[in-house]
Amino acid sequence: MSKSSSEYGLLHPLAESMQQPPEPAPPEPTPVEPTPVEQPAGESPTADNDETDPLAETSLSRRQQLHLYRYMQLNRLVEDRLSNLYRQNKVVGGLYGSRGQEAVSVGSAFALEPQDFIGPLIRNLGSMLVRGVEPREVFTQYMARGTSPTGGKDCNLHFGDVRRGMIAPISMLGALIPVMAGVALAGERQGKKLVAMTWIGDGGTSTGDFHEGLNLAAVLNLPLVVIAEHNGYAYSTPTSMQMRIENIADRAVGYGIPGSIIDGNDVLAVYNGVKRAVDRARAGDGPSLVEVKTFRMKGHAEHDDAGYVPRELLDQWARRDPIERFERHLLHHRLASPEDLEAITTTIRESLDVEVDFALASEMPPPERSLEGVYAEAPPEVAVAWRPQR
Ligand SMILES: Cc1ncc(C[n+]2csc(CCOP(=O)(O)OP(=O)(O)O)c2C)c(N)n1
Ligand SMILES: [Mg+2]
Repeated sequence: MSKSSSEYGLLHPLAESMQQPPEPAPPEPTPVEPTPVEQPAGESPTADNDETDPLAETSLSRRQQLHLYRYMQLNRLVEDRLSNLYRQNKVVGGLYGSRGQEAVSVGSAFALEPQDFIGPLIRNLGSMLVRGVEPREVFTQYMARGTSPTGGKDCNLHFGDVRRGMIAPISMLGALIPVMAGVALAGERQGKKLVAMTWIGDGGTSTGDFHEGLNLAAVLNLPLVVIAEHNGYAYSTPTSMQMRIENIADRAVGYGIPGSIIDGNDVLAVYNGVKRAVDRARAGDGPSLVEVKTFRMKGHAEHDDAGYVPRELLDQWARRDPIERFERHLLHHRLASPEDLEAITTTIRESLDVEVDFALASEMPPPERSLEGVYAEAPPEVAVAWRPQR
């Protein structure tokens, strides 16, 4: 038996109030007041250190901030492993990463409560990890092993789990918005104080489903939070070639709902901005559109070398890498020492060695598995008349 995430100290924040982390926490530092900042929302990042590129003010405790750090590192390191596995031809199908966007996935999911629901997309591994998805589920899924959440069917992140409040990603861009509006409506009808959250890329906001879903959520005043990840490109198409507006948040006006703009490479700003939208939804004040400005730091998928993205743009955004910025913040405010951060990263790396080995040692599913779970269970009289050929 290998260890679970919680045993590695990768605690689900939802469980945080109930459990103590297994590893001893580093000693409490001398408290230093966080520097108050304006939240930048521009697309031309220039600053490269914590003095000139500080993160948003936060009410999160040091412990919660270290959890955020863990999840962002876990997000990146799981994807780095997948990237290596892809190059060894071990990944079945495509590999879609979120390098540079980890603060969006982690910071936003961190603003939710246990009863809430997420509808993630391919760039939201971080949100799934925060909801309690284990790295081994991700590795086995991408390698289509029989032990994966879908039993070897489908690949990448196409799995959900209602117990963890997770609707499976839907490939057809925009389609998750009406689905998540439906989840919000169902929650409301059942008298649950739940919030539904989903993510969409800049390209996805130009689909019909985005419009229909958000309009429906608006007129029904549903507790839905839609996070638009403005990451510069939709596959190889720069945003300016598929919409005339500069800010996706402007689209909110058309639905009569609030639209806000957040620095997506600042995990604390993401948490603050999304929490406001979540609180609003939970209070019965309806849906919000939250635009996060960020950048896709790799190609659309592992097979895309992103040769069409200007080098200078990548270099500019690399200086605002969300994980490195957060590290500078933690160190600057003495919330962690370099050794603390190194220890967190090493623990993750060690856990991933075990999880990758588990996935590699797992069998591929038996061929007859492909016949299972495709259709609803047949009534007995039909089941007797037809048996799968072996
Ligand atoms: C309705 C629809 N059209 C086209 C595609 C093919 N497709 C998959 S991802 C993608 C680009 C999406 O770009 P964006 O929405 O900006 O998200 P990002 O990949 O940047 O996160 C496209 C065109 C699709 N899956 N669904
Ligand atoms: Mg995009």
